[in-house]
Amino acid sequence: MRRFLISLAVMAFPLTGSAAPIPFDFTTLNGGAEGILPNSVIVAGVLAEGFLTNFTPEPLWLRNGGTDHGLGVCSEGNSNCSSGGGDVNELSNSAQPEAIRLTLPAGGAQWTSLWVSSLDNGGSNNNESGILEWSNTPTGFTPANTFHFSFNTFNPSIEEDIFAAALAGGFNPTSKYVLFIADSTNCQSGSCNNDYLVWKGAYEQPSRLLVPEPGTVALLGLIGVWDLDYILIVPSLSPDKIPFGWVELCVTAGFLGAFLICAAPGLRRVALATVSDSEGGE
Ligand SMILES: [Ca+2]
Ligand SMILES: [Ca+2]
Ligand SMILES: [Ca+2]
Repeated sequence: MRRFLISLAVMAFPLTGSAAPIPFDFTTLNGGAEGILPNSVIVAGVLAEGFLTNFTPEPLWLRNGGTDHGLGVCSEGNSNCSSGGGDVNELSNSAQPEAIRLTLPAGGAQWTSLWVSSLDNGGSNNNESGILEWSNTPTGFTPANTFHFSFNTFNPSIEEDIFAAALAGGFNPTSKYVLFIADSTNCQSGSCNNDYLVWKGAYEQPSRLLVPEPGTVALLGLIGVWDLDYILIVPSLSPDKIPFGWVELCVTAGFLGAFLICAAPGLRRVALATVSDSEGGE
């Protein structure tokens, strides 16, 4: 019975893995140097892409100083973005409506934080505003899955993790795709000035249940049984000292070898039966 319980205990406690959040920070791109970037970049497995809101690809732009950190979109042309400041080279809507899409890596990951930057009062209504949308298809964003945020939301912080607020607003953290856009509902008399940056965040992969291979379970069971017999039998035969040296190890190795010689023919048949079974299935 005790042997059975030991084997059962080994099988009942499989090894488990913990999932620590994996951070990503777009200011690590290009050594943190400000300027134009390709249309798409990947940091720590997260894909970022620059677009107009109709998904026309546009170059990304990196800012990295003061309270301006992260990715903007440069649909305005390199020279305009170089000279125009944040109203132009950030994710903006003064010229054309721009967007940045982030994509989670495969494997069932989910978002745990999403930071924006440069969300300040230098815009429409002194209140730069943005929208987060989420979807599980690349372009399947709908008004139903939308969260609005603005400088006033986080006043006086212009760099903010919007994750908790978005979650309270219905955001689904398992959404594979999130889309940041500038909020055009905040425009005044046709003039839009809602520019901000997509800075950094984190995601976590699901905990993986690391179930030991059957061979590992069997080996641990054998070790447990060996320990049990050693503790039960050896003290009665040698009460004054614990005999554990080369002799005992060699005797154990000898019996293990004898066991393997006896077990090998049977194990071969198990292997053959497995192959035969897979070949016969459809
Ligand atoms: Ca822009
Ligand atoms: Ca701004
Ligand atoms: Ca602005």
